[in-house]
Amino acid sequence: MNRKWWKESVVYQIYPRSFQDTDGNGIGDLRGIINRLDYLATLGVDVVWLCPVYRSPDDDNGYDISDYRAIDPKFGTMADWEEMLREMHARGMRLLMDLVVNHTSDEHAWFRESRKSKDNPYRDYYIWRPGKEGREPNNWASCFGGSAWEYDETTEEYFLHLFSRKQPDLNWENPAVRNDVYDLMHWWLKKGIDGFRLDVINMISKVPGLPDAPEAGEGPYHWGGQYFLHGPRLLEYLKEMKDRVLSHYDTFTVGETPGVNTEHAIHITSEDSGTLNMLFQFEHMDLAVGGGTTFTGKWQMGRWELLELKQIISRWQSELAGRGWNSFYLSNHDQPRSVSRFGDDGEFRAESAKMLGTFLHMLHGTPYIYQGEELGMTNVAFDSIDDYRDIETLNFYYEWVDNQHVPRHKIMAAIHAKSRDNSRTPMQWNDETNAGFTEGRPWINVNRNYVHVNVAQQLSDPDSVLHYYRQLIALRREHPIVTYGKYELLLEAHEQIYSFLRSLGDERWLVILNFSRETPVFALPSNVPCLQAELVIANYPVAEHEEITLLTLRPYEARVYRLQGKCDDVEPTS
Ligand code: TEU
Repeated sequence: MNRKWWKESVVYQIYPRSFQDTDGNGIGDLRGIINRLDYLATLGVDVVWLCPVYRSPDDDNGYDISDYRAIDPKFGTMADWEEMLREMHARGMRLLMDLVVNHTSDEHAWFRESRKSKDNPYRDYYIWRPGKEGREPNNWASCFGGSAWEYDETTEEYFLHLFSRKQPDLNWENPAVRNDVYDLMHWWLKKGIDGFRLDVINMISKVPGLPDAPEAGEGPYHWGGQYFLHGPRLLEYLKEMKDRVLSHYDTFTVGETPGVNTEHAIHITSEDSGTLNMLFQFEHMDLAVGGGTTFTGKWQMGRWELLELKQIISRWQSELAGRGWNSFYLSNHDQPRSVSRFGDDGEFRAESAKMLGTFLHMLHGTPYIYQGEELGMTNVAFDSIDDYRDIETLNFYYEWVDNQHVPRHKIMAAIHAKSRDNSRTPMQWNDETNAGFTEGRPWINVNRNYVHVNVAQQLSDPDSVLHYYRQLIALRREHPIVTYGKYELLLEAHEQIYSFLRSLGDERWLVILNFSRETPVFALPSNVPCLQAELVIANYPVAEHEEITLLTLRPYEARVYRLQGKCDDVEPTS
């Protein structure tokens, strides 16, 4: 048990644009965050991950940065930011900034220089190529639809952008780019931040020659992930970043790594030879992808199965055990709301949000809460595309709306299920105008259910999702088993119940989660011999000592027990 503060932390993600507005411009700001720090302290979180607040033209809500060392005026000033950091530290909270260095904005000074001429000193900061037979240099699709290349008339060449055309990819092969990135990391660390969340960090190394992607499906552009996810020089760059920057500070680092597998994750997060503390993996987010027919990628509308979720999570839990470090999240600013996706956002909203919270907090690894998740905030379903703001959603809509074979209601159904704007509607503070988010016109509409799903209501209700999250967070402080206990899956083949053991020394906790609206029977496997079970937490009223060998669970019920008595070593069961 190699204790580290970043392992024992609970992280809270703030999407500043939607958290709390104070100046009435309809966009959340830093003063709003400062005003709400006591709320976060009450919740008990240890670390805040703040999505980008740097200067940005906002093509992708701040993930297109035009000045890494400036706060965008819509969020406030550098003095506000410094006050926010001081106030966080005063409450014992730490701050992670979002480091977006796979790409910059096309309005960044480096790119404005780069596009001027082929011999500009900044030309090689980006990935420029001549066209091929009158077309793009290769057939890669951008993550946001269309080609990953944009033609620039000034020098009659194309530049690569794996995201929007206003997010040109930096050329990490150029040592000057890397030096500049390391400089800006030092700059923020010297200002006192505690670490970074590194945006799409496993995309920074591209396979030389940028080969065409294999053709899959219709259309001219295809997914070239095999040529830019976990590319040939990635580990070298991360090692250099560690040597030149991270190793000089006591930092917390989490890499966002789409398409990562456990083998990559072990290399990157190994405590001896690794470079980052932990990663965000995507396998559980991609569960239903591939199951639908009409659309491609994330917009497919397949069903997800609990057995598959168990397999994915158990694989990550066991393969990284003792070899790397896991992180876990059920939602973030790019994903639908977890209660709508994995629970029931109607009748059992509160119960299923608590059940999912139990899942999040009881796994081995550092948990991430996305703002509003602690209330059980739900997806939103705006009727009109005009109410959506996300570039990925809008690109998807306009790509399909002219297609005669796909009716508009099908496109909107996919957007209602998967759009990133589901998680970007304003934080619901109270039942007043705009949920207490702004006195102006919010940049995106508030979810109408704010009247009954909001912080004020939940603070006054001891049985709320919010209070349940407080208890879950407190458990990690009190019991090292929550952070360090070994994970063992039980009832592997059960289609509704997800159950697992955690164990540390002589201590053993049993987690029982009903992922359905039915009432399945939990049968304690016979090789988990226990004299007595003491309840740790549950989302329904439960007697403190109850016979747990056979339990009929209520919809979305969650229980955690401390198993008393001498238990033999348990083998995973099927
Ligand atoms: O996300 C990267 C990423 O994998 C997402 O683009 C994901 O594929 C998509 O959002 C799923 O809908 C990061 C940021 O989290 C995201 O907000 C940015 O748009 C993106 O990088 C570009 O910086």
